[in-house]
Amino acid sequence: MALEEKVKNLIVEWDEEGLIKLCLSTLENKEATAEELLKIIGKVMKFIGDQFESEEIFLPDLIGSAEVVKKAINEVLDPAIRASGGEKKSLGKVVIGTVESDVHSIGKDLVASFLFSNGFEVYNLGVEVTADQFISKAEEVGANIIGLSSLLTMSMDFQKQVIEELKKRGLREKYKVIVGGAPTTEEWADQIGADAHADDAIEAVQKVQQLCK
Ligand code: B1M
Repeated sequence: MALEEKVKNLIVEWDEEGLIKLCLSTLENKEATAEELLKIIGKVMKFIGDQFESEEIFLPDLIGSAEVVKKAINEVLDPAIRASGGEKKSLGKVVIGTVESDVHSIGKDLVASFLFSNGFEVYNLGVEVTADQFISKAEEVGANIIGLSSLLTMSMDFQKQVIEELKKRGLREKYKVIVGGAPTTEEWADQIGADAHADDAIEAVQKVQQLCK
């Protein structure tokens, strides 16, 4: 069975232990890198998301799959990426999170892992992050970039709020802001005065690289 098929089956069956074991053995046998495994997981989660939208599966199925993926990323893939990074020089510091009122973490975590594996120092603040939390962390670590993820039409406005808060504090020019998440677009990014928008994790890395030049 192909690796993607195995990953998909384990996520669909909520086999947390199985997915962790598969990721570990795949890395150990050098069948794929942690980054390649993340790409596969991203594809599988898109498939599961589409199944939910077409009502082939229900909310508990979705939550179960999301939890399984979260654990494999946190316990195996992120540590593997960090371990392979060694002492490499940071290309820039990125503070990233999902905005206030929004609990969607998977896409944002993929973006964070991709940025890390491409040489950025990443501070992942989690979900339901307030404007003050984004800005305080950026100030604390001397970030170059603030990354705002939003998966809900209802939470998109909080992306705007972070930019407004940066302006209020006289810090807007200090940070580049990138926004992303399914309901967001280039037009939205322009409208709220963000510096960049990305459709997926790969584009996010390219845009952040450009912003850091
Ligand atoms: Co929710 N949910 N959800 N959900 N959920 C969506 C987003 C939705 C489109 C489903 C639907 O109804 N059709 C819909 C939003 C509609 C809208 O407003 N436009 C929705 C809803 C309504 C809700 C609730 C309100 C449901 C309810 O309770 N009635 C609720 C919200 C709770 C809250 O946030 N306050 C809710 C809850 C949940 C779960 C908890 C069950 C779970 C999240 C679990 C978790 O993340 N830990 C969940 C999930 C899994 C989804 C779907 C099915 C899948 C999201 C996902 O993980 N996709 C989603 C439907 C869908 O997308 N088909 C849906 C896979 C992931 C790899 O892709 O997140 O798009 P994505 O990330 C991509 C890009 O967007 C981009 O790169 C990523 C990787 O390529 N990207 C960035 C993301 N962030 C970026 C940041 C960047 C750059 C790029 O720069 C900073």
